[in-house]
Amino acid sequence: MEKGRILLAVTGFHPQRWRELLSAEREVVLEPDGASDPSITYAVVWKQRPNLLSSLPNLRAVFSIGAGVDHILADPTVPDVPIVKVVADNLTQYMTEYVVWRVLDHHRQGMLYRSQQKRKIWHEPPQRPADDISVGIMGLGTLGRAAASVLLSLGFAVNGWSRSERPMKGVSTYAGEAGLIPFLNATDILVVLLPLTPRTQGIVNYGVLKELRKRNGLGGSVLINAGRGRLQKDADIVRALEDGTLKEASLDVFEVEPLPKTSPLWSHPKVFVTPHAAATSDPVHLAPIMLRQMAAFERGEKLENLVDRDAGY
Ligand code: NDP
Ligand code: OXD
Repeated sequence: MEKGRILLAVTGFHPQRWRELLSAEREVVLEPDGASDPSITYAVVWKQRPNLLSSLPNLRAVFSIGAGVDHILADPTVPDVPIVKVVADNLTQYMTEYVVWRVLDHHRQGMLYRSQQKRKIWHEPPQRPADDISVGIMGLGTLGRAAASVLLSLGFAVNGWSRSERPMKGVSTYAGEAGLIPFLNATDILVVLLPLTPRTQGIVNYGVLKELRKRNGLGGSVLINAGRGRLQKDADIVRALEDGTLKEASLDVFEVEPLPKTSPLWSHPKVFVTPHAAATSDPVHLAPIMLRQMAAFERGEKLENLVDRDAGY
């Protein structure tokens, strides 16, 4: 197979570093150039514009610069070529850090202490051991499993929920629709690491949050979402925080991004906001992995980390 050219179309990312690194081995065409170009065989994308990929007559594979691929599949005209998602130690490490940071902050009452410090209050609330707390990971895939293993090593009880059965040593696992309510009923801190698909859209709603376990040393249940914003209903989270269904939340993703200035989540005293920054796609780590995959593909080897189009992730 001939050495293919790359179309780089990364809306919302600075393309220069990606271009530089991918150019080390291949010719790279930067969007808006390249549409309909028959010499392009690969597309490296983030939120590509609709109909762009279907305009490329010799496209052989699409590489997402993120672990999530909803931004690609949002365009129904994407041609039937393999789509590769990011699986990389560096990205996994970033996400593990984010999840562990947020779990520990809620567990060790970071919000209370920050508020006390502002008011110069010297007060020590009761401390609870980690094994009193069940962290439930919704989406026990690459990122969920890595976070689960560090949380286990810190002594937390860990639950996991996935589409199919995914046994993991030390983790109480639940699967499919039938497993959802039992999973939630056994969970104090809900960590959402699901992909956005037609089946998961809006899944983090008031009814689901209501099912979380309340009897715990935290004094309420907690939501951490680092998956996708459209998995959740922002208004339901505000409602759940207001009526005590939720004690606190850490949100990295939102229904609309950037989070509109008018959103009550920005200034809510029980919410910790980060700007979709839990795990950044770093081209220094990810571009070489893509180039290696392209070279292997041209030698006739199989592409890895392929998206299942029917499942949507
Ligand atoms: P994986 O594909 O490895 O894992 C996805 C997990 O979700 C799997 O366990 C899968 O089940 C489960 N799942 C999917 N659909 C359902 C469903 N309908 N019901 C129950 N479980 C379901 O993905 P990653 O771990 O690599 O990434 C997860 C998501 O994290 C990405 O899709 C992306 O949206 C988000 N992300 C966010 C970032 C950020 O900075 N905020 C950075 C990187 C990723 P099964 O195991 O049975 O397939
Ligand atoms: C991703 C992301 O999907 O950064 O990797 O959101």
